[in-house]
Amino acid sequence: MAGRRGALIVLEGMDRSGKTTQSRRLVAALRTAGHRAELLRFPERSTEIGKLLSSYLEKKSDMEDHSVHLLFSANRWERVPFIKEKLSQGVNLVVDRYAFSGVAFTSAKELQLAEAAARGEFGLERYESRAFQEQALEGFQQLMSDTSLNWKTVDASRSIEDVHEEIRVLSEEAIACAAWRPLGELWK
Ligand code: NYM
Ligand code: MG
Repeated sequence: MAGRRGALIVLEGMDRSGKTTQSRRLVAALRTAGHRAELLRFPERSTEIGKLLSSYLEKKSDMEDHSVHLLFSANRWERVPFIKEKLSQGVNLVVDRYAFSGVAFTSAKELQLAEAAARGEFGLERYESRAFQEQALEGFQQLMSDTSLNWKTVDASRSIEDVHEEIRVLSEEAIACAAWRPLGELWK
């Protein structure tokens, strides 16, 4: 169909829930089905801002909390012109985390129990502790109460194949519906 825009398909969830695996498989499956599809991830660690974020996450550098939040945001905004261009060309975008992670992880940080901070969690990236992830999950649940965004919840505890199949079917539906909603509504 001429002029039909692409769908913006965002996978959000806790660390290690399988988003990276699933987003790769989804792009491959959509292409096999004849759709144009591309993969994006946030943070995108390869840009100048992304390198700062990567070093921060790996605990190789420290940064003030508000500053790091704004860098995560800037790391997404620097890709927005590209995202808009692709969607308007009819390319479906599968995005491994977006601004919802920005809200959920920063607010988890603000609410984090002192106990979790004291535990240290050696060798892991920042935020990769049980208490922190539980706080972030609460943040995601609050964000999902915004019904204008068409959230679908997928149980990630099943096999890669079962999770993939559910996400693939949901994505086909999203692609079929994308044309109904003008692109301009996505970034206000
Ligand atoms: N994260 C990700 C944030 O704290 N804020 C953000 O805006 C975004 C997009 O970075 N623990 C956190 C969530 C993850 C980490 O991990 C990125 P990964 O494995 O690259 O998705
Ligand atoms: Mg991770």
